[in-house]
Amino acid sequence: MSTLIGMIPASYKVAPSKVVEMKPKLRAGATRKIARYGPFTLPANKDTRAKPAEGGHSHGGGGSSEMGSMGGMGAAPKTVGQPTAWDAALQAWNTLTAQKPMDPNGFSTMKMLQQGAMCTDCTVLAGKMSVIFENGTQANVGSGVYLHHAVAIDLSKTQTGFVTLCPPALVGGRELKGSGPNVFIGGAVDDFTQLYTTPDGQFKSGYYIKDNQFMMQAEMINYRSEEQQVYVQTDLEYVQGKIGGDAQQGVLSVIGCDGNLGPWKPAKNSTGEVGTDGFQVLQDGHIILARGHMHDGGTGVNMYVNGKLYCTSKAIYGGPGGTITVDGKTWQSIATMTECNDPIPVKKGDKLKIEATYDTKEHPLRESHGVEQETMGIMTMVFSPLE
Ligand SMILES: [Cu+2]
Repeated sequence: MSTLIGMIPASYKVAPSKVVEMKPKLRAGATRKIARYGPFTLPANKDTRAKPAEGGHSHGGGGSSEMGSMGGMGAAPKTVGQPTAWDAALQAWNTLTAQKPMDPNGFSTMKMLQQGAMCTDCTVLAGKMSVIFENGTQANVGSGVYLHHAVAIDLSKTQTGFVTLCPPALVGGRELKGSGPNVFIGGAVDDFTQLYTTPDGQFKSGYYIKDNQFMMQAEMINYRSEEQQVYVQTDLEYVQGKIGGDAQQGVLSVIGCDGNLGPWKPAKNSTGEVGTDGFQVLQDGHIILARGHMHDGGTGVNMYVNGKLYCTSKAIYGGPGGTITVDGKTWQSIATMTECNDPIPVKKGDKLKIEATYDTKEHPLRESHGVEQETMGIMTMVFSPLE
């Protein structure tokens, strides 16, 4: 991956267009830094009406990308049924480099953040990524902007990984771990702040940044019939130096043990659950939070530790930021997912189970380009090792 990242042209480097400092929310003496990047122009949506399905319509074909010149990775040999590891890797790469939006009407962008964008030799207590308008208000479904996802990936740090895929899988003699790329902070339509401590700021942990080398990738869908100009904003609260356990994120999916965090599509007008058991904890420490991520159709993500329910993260739909009327049809999207914030001690060898529940009768799948889109069922956890 690092050699591929090295091929990215310098023109993809970006510095914040504005930086402000605010009063800290979690801990006295901390610094809170808000930076915005952009503007980015989301093309007008000329495509809100349902169309008959096109033969062989490829996912992402109608989207726009700023990365047209790099040349995408070729298509994998066609397989039937479940996506292969190659398909998953290919999709991840194309998504990451913003060459192929995941949504048919998606606008996708990828930038390398200039050094100094986040903070250096610092411990991050919380971070948030969001999409805003020029005047600082949040761009959300209520204003016609569906934030598919935005992520900041730390390129200077390799995650040790605190949980394995199940059962421990060996590739070339090395154990495959279930933590994926080192996503540091992120944002999506299900609005959240990524905490690396407890909500009262008291748990002694945080995400330590030594060097300061990040890339950002975001995808948005404009549901308005006119262009909209938006900015991507990062909001960090941090303290200088290395303080407490070096917390890391880990993400596990309900659809299996092979590290595929991708989307899936439940049937129309159906309810049910999908789950995977047997993920194994690799280190002693605490899981200090768990929060599900789903798309429309999902109702919640559950997490069990050694068979005991630890967290139910519920999908909350609608509200002013999560409701829009498109072509006379009112649509309520997931506005937020509830979060579990009680630190739970875990030991090497403990087993985790992740389970998603869905109800596409109550919450139909989101439509774009006249086609029903997928849902997801993943759990983001933050782990703090024993010091
Ligand atoms: Cu998703």
